[in-house]
Amino acid sequence: MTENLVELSGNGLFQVRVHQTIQAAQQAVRKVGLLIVDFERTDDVSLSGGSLGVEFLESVWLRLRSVLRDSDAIFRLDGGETVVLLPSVTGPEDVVVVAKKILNKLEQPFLLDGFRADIRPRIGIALFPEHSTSANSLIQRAHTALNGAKRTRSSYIIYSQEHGHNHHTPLQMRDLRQAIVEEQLFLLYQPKVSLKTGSISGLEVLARWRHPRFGLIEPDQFIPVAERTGLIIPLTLWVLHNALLQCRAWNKMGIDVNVAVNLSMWNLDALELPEQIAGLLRSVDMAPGRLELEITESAIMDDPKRAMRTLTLIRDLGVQFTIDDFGTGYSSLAHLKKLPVAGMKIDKSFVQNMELDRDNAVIVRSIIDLGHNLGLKVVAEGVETREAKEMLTEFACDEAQGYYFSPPVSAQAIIRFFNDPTQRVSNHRSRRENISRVNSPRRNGKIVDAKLPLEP
Ligand code: G
Ligand code: G
Ligand code: MN
Repeated sequence: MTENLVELSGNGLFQVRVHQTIQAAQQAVRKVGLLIVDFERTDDVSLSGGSLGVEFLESVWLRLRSVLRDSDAIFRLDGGETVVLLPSVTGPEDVVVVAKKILNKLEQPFLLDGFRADIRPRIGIALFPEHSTSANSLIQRAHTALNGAKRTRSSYIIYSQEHGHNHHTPLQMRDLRQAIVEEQLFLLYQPKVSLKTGSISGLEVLARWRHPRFGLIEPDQFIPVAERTGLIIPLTLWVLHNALLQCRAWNKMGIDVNVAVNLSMWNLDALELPEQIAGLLRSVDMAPGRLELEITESAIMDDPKRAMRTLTLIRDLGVQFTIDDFGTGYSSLAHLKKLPVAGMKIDKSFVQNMELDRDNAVIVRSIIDLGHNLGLKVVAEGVETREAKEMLTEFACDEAQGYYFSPPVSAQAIIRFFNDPTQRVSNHRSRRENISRVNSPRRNGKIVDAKLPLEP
């Protein structure tokens, strides 16, 4: 688990960049191409690690730069793959032209340490908006295409449906049980920041799945599978247990934080959930006040009586509840008032562009006032810009969460966050990779002023 966490913390920033590029393309009605490049070596010398690996990756970088435009970005993922992001293409034909140029360059022999190395590049391609409109799944689809290229020994493959869901999903159902048993799941943490003090007020726990064959799978893809197959119960218990262990470890290091775990609607069906949570808190020896649970508005409203019963039992343990994605469901205000919840999170769809969209700003302000009138703490999620943060502060919103402050990051990144004010939100180090630095001077867990990595 630890290894994955280290890897992912660097990829978080990459994800942010893909997200921003997609947003810019959306506004300018452009398309985006994402190419993931990986290598197979026909002899048995390792490409990664040591100076040979570094030397090799540097020459790959130089060759890529020689065929790309300045506006194209190159990233190196922590898994060793190289990614090319084309922010403005007209369609798949464009991307194929670039892929062929890249292949042509990379197929020329490499001289490593004076030896000629036989290396086969393979490329997986996905396009926005054809293959996905979200950064996470676009990256995943390019990975899927790359795996297809490796499997079929093709030099490049463009993502298509048949690589994805059709024979992906049944496998996932079978594999998910295995994943829980074999701990292929791991956790990332996204800070929630107090708008009054600038300190980290909590960490939302977000599950990821490192599939042995398909690579990284996002919760949007596996949580629904878990819900359909009943695996959501053991999965949630796994997440709770590991989040509590991590929180206790941080606390022991003097890092004073709470964790917030997402519950699914199906978790509320399990009559034994309160007792299981009590058991976990005892076994990990954690104060219940350290745990927060997020539950969506629609999960509660699906059966408010049942939700009330389960929530009350868990609340009586000393655990706090927050309503997640508020504004997307149809809450009965009468029920809302009676629920044993301490806070609400405004859905990111209202927050993301609130500085541009007056209606959304009005909705956000109204939800904040509603929450405060009900005596709730209000958190805004999806805060991506300084302007949004400033508006939220003016509206007296209590806390904020979003890419402006930090994407979800590894447990180690959280420690650096608290311990080392010179560390940045993400641990991407290479300037050559065309990522401008995340400028976020932090002191003792305070995110003073984080700035998103913008166009180079
Ligand atoms: O981290 P990401 O944006 O990909 O999360 C997508 C969705 O998956 C979010 O709505 C989040 O609440 C949900 N999610 C992430 N981790 C978990 C988890 O451990 N349990 C449940 N039930 N949902 C999760
Ligand atoms: O539904 P839920 O609130 O649990 O979803 C949380 C998820 O939202 C996180 O896991 C993260 O991947 C995603 N997220 C967090 N911050 C931002 C942001 O600023 N913008 C966008 N688009 N997504 C975000
Ligand atoms: Mn959530």
